[in-house]
Amino acid sequence: MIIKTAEYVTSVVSKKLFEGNAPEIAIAGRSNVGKSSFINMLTNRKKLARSSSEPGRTRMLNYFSVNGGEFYLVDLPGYGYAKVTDKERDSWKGLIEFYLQKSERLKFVFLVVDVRREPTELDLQLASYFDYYDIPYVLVATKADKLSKSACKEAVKLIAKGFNRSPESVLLVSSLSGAGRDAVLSAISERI
Ligand SMILES: Nc1nc2c(ncn2[C@@H]2O[C@H](COP(=O)(O)OP(=O)(O)O)[C@@H](O)[C@H]2O)c(=O)[nH]1
Ligand SMILES: [Mg+2]
Repeated sequence: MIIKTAEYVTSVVSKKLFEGNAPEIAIAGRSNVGKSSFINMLTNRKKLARSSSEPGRTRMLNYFSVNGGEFYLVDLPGYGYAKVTDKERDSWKGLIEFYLQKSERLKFVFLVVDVRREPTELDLQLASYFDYYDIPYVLVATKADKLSKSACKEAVKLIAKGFNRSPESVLLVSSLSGAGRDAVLSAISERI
């Protein structure tokens, strides 16, 4: 897979999804974990998906078209941000679950976690949800630049264990340096 071009398509806030004519790959994870930066790194576009130091701000599905519509990346709103009301949390959950159930072209989800953190309850809940509905997901451990190589290796083992997966299946990346990008592109090629 070579990503030549990428562009923002649209944002969805209500329960009417964008319907493109190509496979979709969703990016899920806690707020501030590095989802938008991951999209920017993949597409080689510094500001395509807005990366924000203010967590919890994105409560929309953001669609990006890759290679003029070869496939779409869908940035899902992040979860686990403490400073939201119950109502906001419910609307977040509603939108994500709506997307996961109704999007007809979703191929798989990249579930992004911080390599320095053990999976949280919400990460694991989401993973069970994927399993229950037979939605394939690929784990991405990001911010690899924050740890030494050997510490990353140990951290990936812990993360894999938390999700009941093999360490080899976890894609270790750094959106800062671009490390791990090729493996992510291969994972995309294999699945779409
Ligand atoms: N060092 C480092 N920082 C990162 C990396 N990915 C994201 N960040 C930082 O983490 C913060 C949140 O990133 P963002 O992409 O907005 O997270 P999102 O809320 O999941 O979309 C920002 O300050 C980013 O610069 C990474 O791979 N390495
Ligand atoms: Mg974001």
